[in-house]
Amino acid sequence: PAPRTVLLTGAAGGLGTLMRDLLPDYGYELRLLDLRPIEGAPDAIVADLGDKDAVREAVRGVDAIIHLAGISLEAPFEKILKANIEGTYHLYEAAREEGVGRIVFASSNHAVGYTPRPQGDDPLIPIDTPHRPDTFYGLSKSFGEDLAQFYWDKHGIETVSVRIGSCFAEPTSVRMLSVWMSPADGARLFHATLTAENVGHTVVYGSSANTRLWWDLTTARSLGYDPQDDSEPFAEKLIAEQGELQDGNEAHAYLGGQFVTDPPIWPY
Ligand code: NAI
Ligand code: 15L
Repeated sequence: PAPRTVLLTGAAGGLGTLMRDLLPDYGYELRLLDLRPIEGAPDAIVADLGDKDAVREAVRGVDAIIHLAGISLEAPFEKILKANIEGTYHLYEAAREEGVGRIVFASSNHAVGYTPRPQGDDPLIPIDTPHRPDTFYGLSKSFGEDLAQFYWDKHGIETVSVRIGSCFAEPTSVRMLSVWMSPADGARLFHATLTAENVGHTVVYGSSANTRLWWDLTTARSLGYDPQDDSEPFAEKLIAEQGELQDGNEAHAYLGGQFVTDPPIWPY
């Protein structure tokens, strides 16, 4: 049967807030969790992924988990280690102990951020392109995908790892014209990842059907995802303001954009 009760971690964040609005329309009952309290949601669980007992209690009785919680940008390694690496491990352990069979993991394009962006007639980036993280943050997403594979092989817990592009109300850069996922398509994709059968561990890219798409959405579509949006209506204005992506600009050369070129965060 399709999952009904879904734990949404990171529910106070940008994507969590968008999904809290949109996913109930698909019939889900959301249980919310975040480090931070959520205004207007007094029942939301306020907990740190570092607190194993709290995480175990949070997953008890749900049919599935959408795991968005964590640090969503580059940060010192120690912080990434706690929130994204240990935190995601705690969540999977809790799922194993409590018998939750399906997790949707918010991976990121930054797990493969050092992949050159396709140009001209280059093929779209395939889903099995090697991990090439562009930051400690991206590295934690590579780890999360491996963790998901491990919990499938070892314990039979299914995951769809979604390498999300940029899920915001509107694209705000020329790069985002290629990687943008509209919030409505985000909800469509999460719904597909929750309801598709026999996913084992499946990795998909998460974006709308953008005219300037850089990656292959075939795997996402095979789960039943049918994106309805395209960033193209935003293109003229963004290109007029910012110009086209430039050859010779390193941040424009790779999938990960500025995550590739931003100075590393010390201490290593
Ligand atoms: P965000 O930073 O707005 O939200 C993350 C939430 O996680 C925050 O509310 C924060 O309080 C919570 N959190 C952080 N550490 C925690 C911990 N130790 N325990 C419990 N909660 C914790 O990020 P956003 O944009 O909403 O992204 C959500 C997820 O999707 C993140 O995992 C991010 O890496 C991933 N993602 C998002 C993309 C996007 O376009 N928004 C693109 C690619 C990946
Ligand atoms: C991400 O992984 C970040 O969480 C999000 O804030 C955006 O920066 C996005 O990637 C992106 O690549 O635009």
